[in-house]
Amino acid sequence: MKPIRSLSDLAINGAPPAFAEMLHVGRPNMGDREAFLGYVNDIFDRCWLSNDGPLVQQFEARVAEHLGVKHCVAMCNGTIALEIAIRALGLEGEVIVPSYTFVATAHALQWQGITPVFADIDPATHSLSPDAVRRMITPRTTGIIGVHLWGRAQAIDALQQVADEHGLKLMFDAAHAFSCTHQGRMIGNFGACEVLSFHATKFFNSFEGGAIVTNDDQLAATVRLMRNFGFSGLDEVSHPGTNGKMIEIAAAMGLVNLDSLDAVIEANRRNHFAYREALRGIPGVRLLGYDEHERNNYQYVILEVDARCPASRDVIVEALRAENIMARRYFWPGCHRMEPYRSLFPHAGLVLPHTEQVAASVIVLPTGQTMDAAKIDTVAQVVRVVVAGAGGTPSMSF
Ligand code: T4K
Repeated sequence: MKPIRSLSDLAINGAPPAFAEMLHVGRPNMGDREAFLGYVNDIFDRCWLSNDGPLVQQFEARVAEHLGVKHCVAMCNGTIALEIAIRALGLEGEVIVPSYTFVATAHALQWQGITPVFADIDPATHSLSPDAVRRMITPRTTGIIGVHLWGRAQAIDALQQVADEHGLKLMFDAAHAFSCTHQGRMIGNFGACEVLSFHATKFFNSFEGGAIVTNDDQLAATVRLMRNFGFSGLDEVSHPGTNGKMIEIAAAMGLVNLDSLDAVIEANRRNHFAYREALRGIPGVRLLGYDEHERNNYQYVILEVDARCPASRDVIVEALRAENIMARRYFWPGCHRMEPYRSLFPHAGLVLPHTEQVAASVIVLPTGQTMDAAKIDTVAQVVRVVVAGAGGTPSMSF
């Protein structure tokens, strides 16, 4: 890795890139290859590939046990799991969601003819502000979907209070929050149900995958039916349904990755604190923290670039990408500025000032098992030199 001490060392100014291979946000963490191949052999021997197979059942039992939740219903991905949960809860009309989230949260509603109503976030937590939610309730509102963004628990109790006061259903998009706690209790136990994603880019993956987790027996039974076309017997269909099934090979990957879950979290935690150290003192650049009293998965390294920073967020991202550091601007520009919402609600931004401000300031940096302290120092040094250069400091040596 080249030393980066001054602006002339930067690839954006013509120097060779710091990394020969791209560093990705969301580079999959891969579990033990031999263990996985062992499962694959078993799958071949059994000739059982899908439809509630034995590995899916094992996977569900282990996830439920890990979270201390009664039911885990594994799905083909987090988006279908959201759609099934939304339908099983009978949501209709309008449902309040953040705009500052991955677009799947909003699409899962829109796809089913339900209007996502975007409420603003709390700029400190990046998750729905309960007061903002209150302001968006209308006679057509039937539910709220909170998102535990970055794996940090949403203001769960306050949202539950709003939901109870107005007779609304509350569920959570917990796609980022597998293996995280809220007040010492595992996320997965809150609201009517919570939805997980095990996509390749999540710190814990099953190639593609997701789950609905809940302590409600009736809801679990319903989503289980809906996941498999509503089949309740060989030729008995007792409910509307779709195909949301997790396949055996995905469950195999999930089982293998469950075995290395703690190792991945530890790598992410180390990376988080290495970034904290390496980025210290850069003006206007803040690393978003995690509550150390909770269990966190540390899967996202979030920088916020504020008005005090002499360099813009986008200039920093451009400089990082030139070095083959594929920094991301999640979740810019916000769902309300994506189609079809941009056309449907052209003025939504007027009530989303914090969403717009946060979406314009965030940079997500690479973490996971493929990162180490030396790579993190280089990433931070790029940010430091770009910021110093924009502030008029000609060179910096560390
Ligand atoms: N709710 C929330 C809050 C979510 O964040 C998500 C998903 C969902 C719901 C829906 O859950 P799923 O239906 O996906 O289970 C990625 C993921 O595709 C998406 O799952 C995730 N959120 C979102 C935050 O990130 P993109 O558009 O950034 O993906 P992409 O293709 O740009 O990949 C990210 C980086 O990872 C790239 O630099 C390449 C690298 N990569 C990716 C894959 C797939 C690899 O190195 N290897 C790989 O196999 O959305």
